[in-house]
Parts: sequence; C-alpha cells; structure tokens
Amino acid sequence: MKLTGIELRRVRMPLVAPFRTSFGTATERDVLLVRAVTGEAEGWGECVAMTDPLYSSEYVEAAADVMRRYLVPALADRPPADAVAVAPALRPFKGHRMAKAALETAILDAELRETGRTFARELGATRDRVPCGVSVGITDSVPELLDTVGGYLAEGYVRIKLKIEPGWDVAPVRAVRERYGDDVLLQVDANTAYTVGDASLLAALDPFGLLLIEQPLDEEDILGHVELSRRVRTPICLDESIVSARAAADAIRLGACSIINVKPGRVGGYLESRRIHDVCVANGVPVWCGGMLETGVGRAANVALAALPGFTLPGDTSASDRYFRTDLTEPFVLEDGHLPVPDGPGIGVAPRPEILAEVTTATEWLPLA
Ligand code: NPQ
Ligand code: MG
Repeated sequence: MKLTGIELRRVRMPLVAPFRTSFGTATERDVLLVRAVTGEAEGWGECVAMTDPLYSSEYVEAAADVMRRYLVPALADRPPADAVAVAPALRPFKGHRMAKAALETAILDAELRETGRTFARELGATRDRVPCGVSVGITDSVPELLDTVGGYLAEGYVRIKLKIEPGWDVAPVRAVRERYGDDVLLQVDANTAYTVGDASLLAALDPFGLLLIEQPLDEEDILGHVELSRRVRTPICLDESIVSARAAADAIRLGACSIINVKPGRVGGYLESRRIHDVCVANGVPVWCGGMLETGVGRAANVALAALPGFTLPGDTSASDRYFRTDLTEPFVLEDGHLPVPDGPGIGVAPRPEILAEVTTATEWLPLA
C-alpha cells in the first residue's frame, strides 16, 4: 500500500430532529471525513468529534488541526506499510483518539479495498446482520417521550435507550415501563450527569429492570463507579471512561462496570476496539457498539464491528433515518430490527458524490508523497 495523500472534508448534515442529552442539544452534525488515497484505491474514515468539546475533550477543529499539524506529517515521515502500522506511528502524540481513529479507518478501508477484503471479515465478524437499538433524547414532556418511543418500537428497534439527567430519570423510565411493558429492552445513559452522592436516586431505577445505566458519573471517576456498582443493582456500563483496552481491563478489574460500550472513535480506532472486545470476552463482560450520530460512512464500520461474537447486546447502530433525511451513503434501513453487515470491499459503502458535494463546507488536500 502506497499512500499518496489525505483529504479532509468537512460536511454539514442537518438532523431530522434536535437530539438533547445531559450535555446539550444538537440540531445538526458537523462531520470531518477523511479520505485516504493510495496508488490503487481510496478509503474513508469518519471523525466522530463533535463541533464543541461537550462529550469529550475532542472537537472538530482540534481534530482537523492535529491531523494537519502532527498526524499526517508523521505518516509522511514514516509511511505506514499497512493500517496496522498507523497507530504506532501516531503514538508519540498524546490523546486525540477520534482524530487518530478516523485516519486509521480511512487507511484500513483503502488497504482492504486494494485487496478486496471486507471490514467485517478483517475484524472477525461472525454474523451478517446485527440487532439495533435506538438512543432517545430528553424531551420537553413525558407524553412527547412516549410518542417518540412508540414510534421507534413500531419501526422495530429491539432496544430503547433513554437519555437521562437529574430531574429526568425515574419519571420517564416509569412512564415508558407503564406504557410499553416490562418486555421492552430498556436502558439509560446519563453522559456523566450524576455524582456518587446520587447513588440512592439511581438505585430508585432498580425496580424497572433496566439492562444497564450508562456512564452515570464523571469519566475520571472510576472509584465512584466502583462504589455506585455496590449500591445499585442495575448493571453499570461505561462509555466516556473507556478510552483504551487498558482502561477497559482496569475498569473491569476494579469492578467499576460490568458492561462496556465500545465507540471506535473514543478508543482510537477499530483495531483498539477489537482489543477491547477481546478483553471483555476474556472477562465475561458483555460489550455493545455505541454511536456518535455517524453518517453511513461511520455507521458501516460500526455495524461490521457490532457483528463480532462478543457484542451480545444491541448497539446504538440505528438506521440512517433515525438521524438524517438523506444520508451520505446509500441509507442503512432497518429490517426486522436489524441492519445488514456490509459485504463489499473495505467498509462496503462510500459517500454518494452528488450528496457529498451538496453538504461539503470545506476540503483540504494533504499530500503524502
Ligand atoms: C452516547 N450517543 O452514547 C452518545 C453521545 C452523543 C447515540 O446516545 C452530536 C454528535 C451529538 C455526537 C449527542 C448516543 C451527540 C453526539 C450525544 C454523541 O453517549
Ligand atoms: Mg453514552
């Protein structure tokens, strides 16, 4: 594989509806796409950083900056023989995992396309479709939430995740259980909005039979999660805290969580995601694939990852129309609550040129040779 250059492409994708979490409300997705060009192919990666550093410290402008200032020049100095060589080449630069993940993914996609291999097979996928959940934002009222949840259940989603925050937790969970019953697979995500002092409040969710409580406390509060795990019966799942396979192994060993959400951007890529999967399987910890409101580019790769055998819980790998009226790629459509794992070379999809042109706000070419 010989890389000739990297293109950074900023696109603006309006969301079908505002998405509110404990850290803010998003009305559009500001996406940084990476296109890796080799002599024989091109590959795509989607950087999942948000416009603002509200989910984690990363944000789109910083990701573009670190790529052009440090990461791409490092690859130019020491051209990677393949995608496996990318992470070691970028290791001197601390953090910026979402930026590194997007670069590695684009290069891996290009490499696999050159040789006709699929992302799913390369990662070790064992299924050709994956069950899908949906993440439901905070709404202005409980009736509005019930309508939204009812719509998703009617579409066939096999699991509902409610975003929660102090003041919007027990009441919406109770309302969904009363209206839709105890058989609905239901979980909640706090995006770090609570403190360990809220343990009894979170224990009040125990009677509702939730699959898990996701990231209740600050991302650095590992011992707080250990303490909370002892005081709450519902399984604790970590998202923001799990930034690497080492962080996953430590959190499991300490008893901070009993379930892990894997987001490839958060952990620096799909190869590190596979290592987290392997750590979880070795420890008997269920793992599932999170989501960052990806376009079809990021979604395709996530669906391939979610097809690995340790992904035993439905992911946030929703259909394209959960977020976008028009996706960049051919849309992912829910079939019987599942999405098909792409079977074409690489990630198996690519942006549709006319749509890409319409939503692009900036492009930049970074030559490598
Ligand atoms: C989570 N995602 O699991 C995230 C967080 C999240 C699907 O719930 C713009 C871009 C808005 C990324 C809102 C889901 C976002 C975002 C929430 C990520 O914690
Ligand atoms: Mg989360």
